[in-house]
Amino acid sequence: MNENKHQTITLPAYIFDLDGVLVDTAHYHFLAWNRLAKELGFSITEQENERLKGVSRMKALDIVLEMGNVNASAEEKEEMAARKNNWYVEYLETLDQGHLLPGAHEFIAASKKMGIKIALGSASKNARTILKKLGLLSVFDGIVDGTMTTKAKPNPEVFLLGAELLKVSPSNCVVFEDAQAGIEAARAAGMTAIGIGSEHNLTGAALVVPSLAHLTPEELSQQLSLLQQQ
Ligand code: B16
Ligand code: MG
Repeated sequence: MNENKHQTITLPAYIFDLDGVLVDTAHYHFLAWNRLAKELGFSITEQENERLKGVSRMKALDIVLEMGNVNASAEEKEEMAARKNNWYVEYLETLDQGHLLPGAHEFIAASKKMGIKIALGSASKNARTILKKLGLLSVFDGIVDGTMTTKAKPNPEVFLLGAELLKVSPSNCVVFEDAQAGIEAARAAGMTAIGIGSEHNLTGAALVVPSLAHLTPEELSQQLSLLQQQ
């Protein structure tokens, strides 16, 4: 009898970041932060908005206030963050499947077809609202959002919780991330990090691709096993 007949292949589990990997919500964050900045007497550029990607809402607010040299008390900061979030949620009203990033839908569908478990690992407290708008709320085997974590990326908490929800070991997880803090969080969790974006912004990723349109789950497993052999 062929000894390999009953050999089981361990499939990886995938954990996807949301903003910048599956959907382009960064522009809405920019519009809302810039509206707050203008009310405070300054403005921010799309380039400066890059620094706000992947970090928690309160951390993003601290960066914005630093850009405008504005000091605020803890109470004032809570109010400003809420004001910004109300505008952001208003802008999300227009979000639909057309805002999915290239290849996201296809990559998720291919992963599910192969029986790969998938989770979301996002810093956003609005992640479920966004997934609902994109028609993706029910496709994930586990969802971790900003309401479930206390430590922001690069802390690995968000991804470790994702692995726990999927009931898989961290070493078996592959994380897709567009932010440096997220790549660091994945690595600190003992996971394989795949960068989505540009190589020079995503240090430490096992592989970087411009978007999920440049990869299939099969190609990814081939590339990762080649890297392991090196
Ligand atoms: P919210 P991700 C992150 O989403 C965004 O990239 C980041 O810009 C934002 O500050 C953070 O979510 C918090 O979002 O204000 O909606 O709670 O990339 O982790 O999916
Ligand atoms: Mg992101």
